[in-house]
Amino acid sequence: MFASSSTAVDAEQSGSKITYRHLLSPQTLNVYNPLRVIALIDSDAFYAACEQVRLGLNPEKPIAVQQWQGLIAINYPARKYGITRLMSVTEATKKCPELICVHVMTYREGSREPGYFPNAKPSTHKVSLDHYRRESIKVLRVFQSTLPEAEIERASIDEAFFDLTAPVREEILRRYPYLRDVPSDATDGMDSPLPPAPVIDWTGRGNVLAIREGEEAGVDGQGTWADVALALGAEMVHKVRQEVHKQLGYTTSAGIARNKTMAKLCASCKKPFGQTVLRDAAIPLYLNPMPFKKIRFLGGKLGDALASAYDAKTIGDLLSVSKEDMQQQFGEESYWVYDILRGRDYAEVKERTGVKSMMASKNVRPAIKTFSDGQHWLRVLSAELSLRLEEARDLSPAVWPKTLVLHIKQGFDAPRSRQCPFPFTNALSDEYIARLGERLLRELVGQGELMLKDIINISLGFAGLEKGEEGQKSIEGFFGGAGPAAKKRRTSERGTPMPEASRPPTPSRSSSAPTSGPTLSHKCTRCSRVLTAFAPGVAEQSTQLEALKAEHEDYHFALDLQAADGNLPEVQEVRAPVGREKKGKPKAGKRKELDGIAAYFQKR
Ligand code: DCP
Ligand code: CA
Repeated sequence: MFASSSTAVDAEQSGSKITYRHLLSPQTLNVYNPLRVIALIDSDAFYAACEQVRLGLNPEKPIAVQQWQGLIAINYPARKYGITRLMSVTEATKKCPELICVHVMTYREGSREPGYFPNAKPSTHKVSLDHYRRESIKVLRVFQSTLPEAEIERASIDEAFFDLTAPVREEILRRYPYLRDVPSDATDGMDSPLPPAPVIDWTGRGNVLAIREGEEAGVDGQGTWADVALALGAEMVHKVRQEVHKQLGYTTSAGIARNKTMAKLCASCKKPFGQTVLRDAAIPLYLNPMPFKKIRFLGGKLGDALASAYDAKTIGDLLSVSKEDMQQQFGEESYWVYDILRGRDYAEVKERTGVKSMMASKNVRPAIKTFSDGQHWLRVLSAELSLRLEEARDLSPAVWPKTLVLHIKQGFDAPRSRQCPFPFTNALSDEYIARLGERLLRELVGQGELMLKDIINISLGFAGLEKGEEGQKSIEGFFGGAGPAAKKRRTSERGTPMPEASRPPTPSRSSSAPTSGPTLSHKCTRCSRVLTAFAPGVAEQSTQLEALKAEHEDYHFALDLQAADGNLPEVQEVRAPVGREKKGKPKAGKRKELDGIAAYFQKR
């Protein structure tokens, strides 16, 4: 808790005067607010932790996850033996004979879901990250339910950014109600500075990075209202991390700071199971000695160019470079580099509505020589895509891909692709995807059984994942979900109940529906299903029944589409690879556009 006695502090410490407007005006809830609080939470040794929890192993035991013969995740007890990522299983077990190595799940043809198959080999199996994706979604749900007011952006399978500014603002006003009203004698009204901030007790809020060399961090508790905001944010982050550990068994680490880059950087200071707070005033001491290549986006070619242009290694080395000089060398857009070096970053935390594309890919060893080989791998890839689409629909039930795309690479030839529309079905299956994939493969390699050239890579993907037509959602919702995705949601296989708002509606049992009086209904001549309107009043029921009938017809239409071979959609040649299609107007010019800073980024 905060001590109630206020001490005079330097309200300018963070470089900006903090006013009533910053605290009270909705318009100031933006990236420039000095009371902004951003956090990054990262799971510790994530894949290894998933296996430890799944197998019920003691978390103190050394555990690693292997993919074929290499290690891809190592838990902290195993790291003590000097075991690192990409080490071979043989080398690692020499260092630590009791190391428990778990092979990642794999897909193999014939099994509808990936499994922990003994003897998984790259020649017959394909790695599956499905278990980790599912666990990642469970973690996300705990984040969302524990901190419903926060904006949450999933940054990777095991990391998420949080914008805690709004809930922290609420908490400040709850704990310090005297800030709710601008004092009548405040000369600048809303633009008057806040009164001095209270002394902060940082106990239990994590590792607080020092402002001065030799300072026992955070001990004096003096700070600004911005520091108070960080302290309250740290409390929220601590709570959500404890919740993840309690509910799912995963330990996480976190960074709490004014922006995404600083939060991400300091999140790794206290790993595992720790959190670090970086106050604005502590930024120079923390940042200046750091090699600037540690910063996201400054690690690659741009970092190399900065190092050679200024003979620099650390962030401190670059601080004497003026904005003008940097702009001259690296173009107009280098302002963000200038800002980042000073710990400033105005990137927003944006909740992602979902993936826009997904791709399952396999470098095939041995190469595909016949169409039947191709069918084998298409089924393996389709199983993965089908599961991933189900998961995407778990998060966002109406999402559906516009297009299915197949890429193949034959020998040294440039990769070739074909795509076709992906019609909506309520009975999504790997078979459904594989059949369309085979059509695309035929288009690419012709009718013969033998390939003219070996296929060394085959990739199948969905592009243009978007919220589908309302009907797609409502058809599924009306029947409680006929497809496997919906079934999984209902049976709560993930162990986490769905939030009420995203559950499919169940009209006939709706608690708001009147239970008395006659109801209009209709029996479908094709499937004998009885559709019943439940709205209050006959007129509303009639309108509702018409809507239900229309939805039901759509449902049969989708089934018909799926059943009829002849109705498979038309195949088109693809020019842009999946996931890279850009909407909106194309960029004018080509190479020339990549002047300045853009030239240092590889297009991915
Ligand atoms: N991963 C991978 N290959 C890489 C990097 C990561 O397969 N080159 C996988 C395995 C990791 C997971 O992604 O468990 C998350 O990556 P992190 O870099 O966050 O690493 P960890 O979570 O394993 O460890 P840490 O505790 O350092 O975050
Ligand atoms: Ca991690």
